[in-house]
Amino acid sequence: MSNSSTDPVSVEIIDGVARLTMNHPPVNALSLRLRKALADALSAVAADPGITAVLLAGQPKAFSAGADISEFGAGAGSPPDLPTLVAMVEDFPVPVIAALTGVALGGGLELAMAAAARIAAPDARLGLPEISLGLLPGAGGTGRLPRLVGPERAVEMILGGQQISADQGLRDGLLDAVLADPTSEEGLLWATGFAQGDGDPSQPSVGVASHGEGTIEPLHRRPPTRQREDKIAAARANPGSIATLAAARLAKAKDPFAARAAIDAITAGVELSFEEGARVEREKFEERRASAESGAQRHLFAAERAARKPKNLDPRAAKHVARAGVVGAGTMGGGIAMALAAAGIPVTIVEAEQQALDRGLARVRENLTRSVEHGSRSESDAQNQLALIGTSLDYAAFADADLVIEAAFEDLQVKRDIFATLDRHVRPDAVLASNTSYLDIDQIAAGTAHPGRVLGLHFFSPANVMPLVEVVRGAKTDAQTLATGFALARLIGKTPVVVGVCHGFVGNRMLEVRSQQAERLLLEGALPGQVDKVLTDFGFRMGPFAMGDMAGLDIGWRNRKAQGVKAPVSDALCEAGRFGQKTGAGYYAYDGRGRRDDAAVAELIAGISASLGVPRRDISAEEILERLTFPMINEGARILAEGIADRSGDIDVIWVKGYNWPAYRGGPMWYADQVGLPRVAARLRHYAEQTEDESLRPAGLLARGADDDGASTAGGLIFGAAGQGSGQEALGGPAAANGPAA
Ligand code: 3H9
Repeated sequence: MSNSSTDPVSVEIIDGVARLTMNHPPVNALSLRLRKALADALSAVAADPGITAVLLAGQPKAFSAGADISEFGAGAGSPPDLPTLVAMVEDFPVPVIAALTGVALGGGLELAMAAAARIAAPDARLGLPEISLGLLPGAGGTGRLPRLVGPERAVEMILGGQQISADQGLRDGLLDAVLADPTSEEGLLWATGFAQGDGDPSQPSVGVASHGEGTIEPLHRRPPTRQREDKIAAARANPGSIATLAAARLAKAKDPFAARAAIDAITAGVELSFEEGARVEREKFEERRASAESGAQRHLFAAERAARKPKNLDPRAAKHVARAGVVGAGTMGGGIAMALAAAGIPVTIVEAEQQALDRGLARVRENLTRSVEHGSRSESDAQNQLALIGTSLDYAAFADADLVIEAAFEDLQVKRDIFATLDRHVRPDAVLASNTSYLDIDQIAAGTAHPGRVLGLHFFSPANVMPLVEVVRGAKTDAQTLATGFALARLIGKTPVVVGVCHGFVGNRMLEVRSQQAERLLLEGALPGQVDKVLTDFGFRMGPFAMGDMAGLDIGWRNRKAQGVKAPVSDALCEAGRFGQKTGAGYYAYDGRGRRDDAAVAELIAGISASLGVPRRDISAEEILERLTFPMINEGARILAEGIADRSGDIDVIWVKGYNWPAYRGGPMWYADQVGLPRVAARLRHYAEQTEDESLRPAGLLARGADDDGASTAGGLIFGAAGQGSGQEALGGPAAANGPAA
């Protein structure tokens, strides 16, 4: 067997053990090329009678990240498909030992689960994340995982999609040993020992090592994974138990379609037989793979990765942030400080008054205590995090900060004053960021002597939890500042998206358009509960009115008053002291957190409609959905045309990560392509006429996209182009072709 450095699989024979190493950058995705190479290598090894065991290895960063996602667009897999490869491993004439390093995810873990044994490096990460792509494991994972770890853990891992550590894998029974170096000598020895034990049950397996508290069963007597029934016996004797176990997770599932399909496959594999489960799994996998919901989530996977490579941003220009500062100890400031400290960055919060600092720090403590109680953080992690947060009343405390984030009151003058002060106190090379959600970064920067070092870092509330950060590039923001802000957001585990300066940037600018339509719908005849229900049926966790009540209506009211803008219903509620949940009444009435429709609100709205002379009518769910989403798409088209967002996929990432747009609907711009731009444009024209609101007329980019789309028989993906293109680029450009599926 000859190997070259470009072969996706290399084979070495060492003392009777064949080490097969997958080398298919960047993450050993099981594309057709790798599958073929692996099948060929396994066939060649099977024909060699001198071989006693196979060590199946990958690269230090990835054993394998699973099936190749980019192949999923094109239908059934080209042979050898992944289930065939998995069966080859399980039925191999000599034991195959999977040596897991880096990530073993999805199809990668499914391959490993079919092996006779699994050994892993201490920092290996294991998981079946298919659910976050709108899929379920499709190569035997729903049947083998419960057999290895029991149904309860299997349901958690498959429906949660999260990665687990090697230690956890060992405790769960997914791994047989954790070794410092499973792919090298130690692993080879282990494989030899396993094979010897396999040949002679009276001999203990040599080289078998365990890590942590895991104890190892007599490996040599073990049947193939698909035939193991010890851990599923109880669930099999108790039909319906899987559905019961999964009920809570199903209720919370981000993609209920994929979750339901996964539960069906696990149930069949446990309650019927492995083979029956595999048949159901394959059928459901194919159904989900072909679904719009999975297409949307695969688009988001690509869009998120594209957003990590913003145009005109050189990541090498980023400066390391060793210490940070935050101005303001309010909810946002405290949340941002927590997010920084959670990533190990020491941070100082500066406030104008001691009381405000005390209040802020108390809130931080409360949040940390709660997360310890919920088990999302250990007590010692919480203490370490707290120890990294310092406080001061003096801007001089920022003298050694590499970056300071201002999270003060949303008022331009207040912010300009803060930046002018910061400018005098920080090092000349320190980056200055504003957490403004609407204001003009250029005007804030103009008040400083070094506008090049100013940018926006718009976090979402609660900042320690929400993943999105809009990284706002000002007209004068220099390359180092932008790269540093972006890198910091990534370092603290956020999803940064670069945007340009305009009122509300991308997310809030589009939200504002939706809010205007929501108000308008109330005046024309809808009620809050009806509008909210349309959006929750669409997949949002909450509708605009429930969300407004939760956030508090008074903030928007104050802002509108400052700007001289009116929102008749919301204004009237605030004038009546109904600020939302915190006052027990807003668009809804509240008993604690329980929400109910309120006849007084219906009456109030009807009164306003009458006083404004707007006739009330029945409004269909379809109109409500179109009136809420199509103007957002229109605004998105304007945002693209103005260059405020680099790509339509960036807008989708912002709405999914920051505003709870259902991932299985791909984001507003993806959704527009699914509806079809000609329809979106036609309905916008209709609503512009119906409501005499000229802002609803299709924006130029949308109108042109609709014309193109209408003319093409194949349909357009005008915004999408796989999520990577800006609107202009994508116009006329067909969607990227996909290769064959796994
Ligand atoms: C599956 O397995 C189905 C089976 O059950 C059944 C089949 C029949 N495919 O994220 P990164 C690319 S479904 C293709 O930036 P990181 C990624 O696009 C699959 N490409 O790095 C990027 O490309 P680029 C289940 C993939 O270190 C590059 O690799 N598996 C795949 O932050 C680097 O990725 C998953 O869902 C893939 N599977 O994170 C795992 N994975 O440089 C999905 C990555 O051109 N992947 N790429 O932008 C991940 O979670 C992360 O990528 C990973 C690395 C943790 C692996």
